Amino acid sequence: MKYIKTDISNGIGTITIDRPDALNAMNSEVVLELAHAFQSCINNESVGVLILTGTGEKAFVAGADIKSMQKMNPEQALEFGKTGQNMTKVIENSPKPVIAAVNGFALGGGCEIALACHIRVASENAQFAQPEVHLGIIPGWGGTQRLPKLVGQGEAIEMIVSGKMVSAEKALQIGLVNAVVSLDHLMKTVQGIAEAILRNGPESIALSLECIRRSSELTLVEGLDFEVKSFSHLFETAETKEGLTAFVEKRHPKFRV
Ligand code: DAK
Repeated sequence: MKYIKTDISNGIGTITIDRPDALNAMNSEVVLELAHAFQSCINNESVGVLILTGTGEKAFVAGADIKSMQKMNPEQALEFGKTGQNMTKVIENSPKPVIAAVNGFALGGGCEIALACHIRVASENAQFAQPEVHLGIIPGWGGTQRLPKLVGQGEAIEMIVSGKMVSAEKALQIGLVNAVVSLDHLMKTVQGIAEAILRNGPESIALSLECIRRSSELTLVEGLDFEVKSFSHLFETAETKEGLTAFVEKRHPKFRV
């Protein structure tokens, strides 16, 4: 791959968007490569958790590639928007948790990619924005849908209609990120979160993610029904037997080989 690096070690798949001369901005090629890298890690049995970051100390992703969008007609814009939305769905629907290590600017499409991840940790120098209206466009990779769900409508509307930059500190305050750490500690921190996740059962993690994802599509009654059926389904699995037995036998469970 030209723009994406993948490193797999000790159950953690680290995907790095590597286009530093454009602050990791996403053209169609980068979008397709990113979706492909995620799909391969999701299909790889040795990977239990994923980390997404950007190359360098300045940007996670500075957005969709403005230079390539400048030449698009409406049909090409629709295609570009759909490809980007599919890529964010691959991330969001991953049965393995995805942690965004936001190491600088997360702007426009970059903020939207972070929103599709399950957990976000930012470095102190990170800045978030949905600046599309500065360019006469709107967020096209889910920003109008996922941002209000995460930070509430008031904060989301202000970010989207003003296009203003939000500091890492403010992002933490409004719930856009889970934690803020120094840039030096960013990767260590997300690796620590990843290692804690890897100690838990993969099937119960995947089902938890699915229940949570469905909560924004189902009514409460339907969601509770799906939750209880998922809970009962786990009792057919070796994983659940192992987890419950390990507690009774006062030992650590062995969920992964
Ligand atoms: N696209 C292309 N190139 C970019 C870029 C971007 N988003 N961001 C930065 N670059 C390039 C710069 O052009 C420059 O390249 P050269 O000109 O030197 O070749 C290089 O990266 C370094 O950038 P700067 O020289 O500007 O660096 P500074 O430190 O001075 O400024 C900055 C950093 C991040 C503040 C600035 O680069 C900036 O404002 N960048 C644009 C940020 C932005 O507006 N991002 C949002 C893009 S809009 C949709 C699909 C998708 C989307 C919407 C709809 N549909 C089809 C429905 C998504 C939209 C977006 O993401």
